[in-house]
Amino acid sequence: MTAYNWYPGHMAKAKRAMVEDIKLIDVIVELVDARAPLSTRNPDIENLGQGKGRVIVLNKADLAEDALTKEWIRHFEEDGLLAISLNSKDKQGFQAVRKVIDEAAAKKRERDLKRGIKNRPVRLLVAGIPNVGKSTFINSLCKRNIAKTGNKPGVTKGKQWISLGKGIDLMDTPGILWPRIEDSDSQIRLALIGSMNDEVINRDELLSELIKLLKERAGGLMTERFGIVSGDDEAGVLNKIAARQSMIRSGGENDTERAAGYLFTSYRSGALGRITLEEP
Ligand SMILES: Nc1nc2c(ncn2[C@@H]2O[C@H](COP(=O)(O)OP(=O)(O)OP(=O)(O)O)[C@@H](O)[C@H]2O)c(=O)[nH]1
Ligand SMILES: [Mg+2]
Repeated sequence: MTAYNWYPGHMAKAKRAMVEDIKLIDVIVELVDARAPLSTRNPDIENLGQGKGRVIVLNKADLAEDALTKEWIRHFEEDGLLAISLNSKDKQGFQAVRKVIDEAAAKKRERDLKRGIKNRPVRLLVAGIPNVGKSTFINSLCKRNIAKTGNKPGVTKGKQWISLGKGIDLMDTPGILWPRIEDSDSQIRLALIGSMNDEVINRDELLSELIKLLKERAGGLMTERFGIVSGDDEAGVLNKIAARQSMIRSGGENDTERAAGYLFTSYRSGALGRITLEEP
């Protein structure tokens, strides 16, 4: 898992790179994490994407609650965006993704035609905050069509394009966007799903949030797996998990520190079930 510390230097650098990349682009495919589709959006994307075709991919949908993912798609569509849910690790969803991309490209071509521009390939960029699955998505999308079209004359040097066929070219590197770091609720959610280094926020606070969330949203599973009941406080929860997982210190007492780490890892991997952190 990659985690970033976002401080102004990093953000300024990402921003400069994005502004340059976006100049060459017709359609932005914005990846968000389906567990937190709001917090994993970039705060400036509306500005950056002005005048571009837009597709939102709610990635890691296999880790999120289906009903809420559907609600989010509806929400984005109401905002006039094309939106689709996906598990990038599963190749099967890509046919539908391709259809949405074609749709966005067709809109762009229509606009071009009105301005008298013909036969220009539609240029696509995959963008998103760290760890949302950009590289996985690009690899799966290009699987059968990995022909690099090389540097295009007339565009910034050094950019490589991958032909997706049907007159669509993909920039071969993803655009890194910066996350919402200004509000603490978003920071907590970003840390819980692994898109932000959890060292930047107070670990005790993060742990409290996670336990609260799991009791609310996955109470049944917590009872079934660890014998946790709603009345258990944090120490009680961690002790029960440590005992069930045989996490015992050499002195014989429960290793609650290890239990906490286990809880974070299990949530992030989906081992505690599909839990969405945000509702539209
Ligand atoms: N469960 C699940 N995991 C995914 C999915 N897509 C990507 N991942 C996993 O998420 C992690 C991050 O994926 P990457 O493709 O490296 O993400 P990225 O956006 O390129 O990350 P950076 O390059 O660090 O910004 C990896 O462990 C992937 O295997 C998905 O749809 N579902
Ligand atoms: Mg990557």
